Amino acid sequence: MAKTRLLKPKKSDRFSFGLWTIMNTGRDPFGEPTRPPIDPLEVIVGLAKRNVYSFELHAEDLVPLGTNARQRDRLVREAKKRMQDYDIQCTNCGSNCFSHPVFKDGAFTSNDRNVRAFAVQRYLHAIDLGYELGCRLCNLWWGRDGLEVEGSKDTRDALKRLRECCNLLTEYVLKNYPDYELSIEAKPNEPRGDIFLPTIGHALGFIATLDHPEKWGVVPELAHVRMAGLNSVHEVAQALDAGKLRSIHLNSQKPLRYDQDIRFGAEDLKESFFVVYLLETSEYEGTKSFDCHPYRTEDRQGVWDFVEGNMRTYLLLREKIKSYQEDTQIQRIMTKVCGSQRPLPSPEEIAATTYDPEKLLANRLPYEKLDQMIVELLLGVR
Ligand code: GLO
Ligand code: MG
Repeated sequence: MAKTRLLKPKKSDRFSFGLWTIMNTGRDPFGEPTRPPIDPLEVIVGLAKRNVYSFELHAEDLVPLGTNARQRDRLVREAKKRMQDYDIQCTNCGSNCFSHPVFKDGAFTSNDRNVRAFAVQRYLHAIDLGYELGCRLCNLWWGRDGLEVEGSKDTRDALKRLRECCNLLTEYVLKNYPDYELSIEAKPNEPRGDIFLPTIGHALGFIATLDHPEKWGVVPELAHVRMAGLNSVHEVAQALDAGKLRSIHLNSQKPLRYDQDIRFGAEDLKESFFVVYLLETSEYEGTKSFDCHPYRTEDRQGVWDFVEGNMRTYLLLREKIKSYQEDTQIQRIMTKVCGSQRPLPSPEEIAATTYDPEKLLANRLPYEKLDQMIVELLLGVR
């Protein structure tokens, strides 16, 4: 009974879902939808009722391309009413500059200058919409900004174009909404053969070259890191270390495959635990956003099972942090092997000291034992 209570999300847990994750119809490159789309307003209410703190969206999830100004205002009014009535926030509003065929060869890096301007315009509108919905972050995922044919774009030009567009957005934000922030979500590939700025490390390097790097942060997505075969814990840690983590897209993924976007923890519990550990033991106060979708085999009820499952797994893993920190055997090993964080001596002192590698080598590193204890802790036998 008590355990079940622990698994019930609270608004203070700051969970979030992309509207697009619930609106997903099960369509994939080989098959048509398997369930009808859910209306975005219904999604907002459904999430709020399950104690989800906020939602993220592409402006187009709520206001499809081609909607006239009157309809747009009505949709925004309807969304705001539900947000107020059911107590849910909006914490990121980006733009979908990847679905429409006009973006077939990219948005910010399209070879067509007018397509680039159109993409910037989409984002400007998304920022306006986000502001109206009370949100203060515009996260950019430029799914089509990449290539298959290496000769089709010079990557140096592509980076210049990305920079130009990002600087334009910053200029707009500084003029109109000074407290707004922007972020980059990296992904190595899919839908393009290669996407520019494939990892958070690339994005952090790029942000340093912008006119106002302080306005920009990053949003790592676990599945994207794993698609690149890299370690998601390390990526999140680097974003935290840089003071740049603005949100996080939680999900799971079998490494080095197509973008699977499956429920958080479904594939990689141990790595997921250490991501939760990072988020919960750092100063991070942003949302914990789930960006994945229900299996194609699910019906409408299954969509909400998926929502609850993501949050339950997070809460279960969060519960394990306490046992991890209070497990005296684990902590004894950690203290012994992880050593001291005391800064190293000066280079002069280091140069003058005699270090005996044979003696240093003799220090035992009982990682077999440590890892087994962590596995057993997660499996509930410690
Ligand atoms: C796709 C991305 C996508 C972004 C979204 C952000 O692989 O994860 O879902 O997160 O477009 O606005
Ligand atoms: Mg994402």
